[in-house]
Amino acid sequence: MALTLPPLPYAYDALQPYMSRETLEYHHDKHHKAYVDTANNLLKDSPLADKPLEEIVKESHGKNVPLFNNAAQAWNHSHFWKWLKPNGGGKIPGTLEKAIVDAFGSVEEAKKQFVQAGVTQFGSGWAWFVVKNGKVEVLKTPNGENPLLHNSTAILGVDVWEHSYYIDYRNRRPDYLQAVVDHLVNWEYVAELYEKAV
Ligand code: MN3
Repeated sequence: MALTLPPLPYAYDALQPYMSRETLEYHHDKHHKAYVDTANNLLKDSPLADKPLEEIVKESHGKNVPLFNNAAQAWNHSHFWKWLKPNGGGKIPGTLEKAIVDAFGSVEEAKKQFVQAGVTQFGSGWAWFVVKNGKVEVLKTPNGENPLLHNSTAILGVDVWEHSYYIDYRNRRPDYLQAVVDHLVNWEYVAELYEKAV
């Protein structure tokens, strides 16, 4: 069962002005597609070929670096598009808001720590809100690594590879992260994942 490239869940220009059509065309149609295609090539004749993607990611980790990198990035990106939406940001649904305030003291502080995690991830990687032992935490990971390897459940992940922001923000990674958190995050979906995780 080959991995597939899920279509973007909105139009290519739907996230403007915070994420341009050009960025989404490159990021989804070229970068994400390349991870899927490369993982499928590497899975040919592999005993992992028929496993679900999450298992491929966990089982290739530390054993098959090229497969892990591409499978993990296929997983990360298939979720990333769903974590964003046009007219996102805004109010966080009640249950998740309460969990965030319990963990960080305030929503503002949580967002600040999330952006800081993305800003301080040296080189390529991801910033995450995860649920670990029932609690919301911030995590940062290098390259394709993700919360599946950290015994935690991802509820939000933002790509900080340069290909995700360089067209629109050049080197201003903090501005990109702030714009995503303030204007693009689909908090209803994040809240749904939180409720499933606890
Ligand atoms: Mn990417």
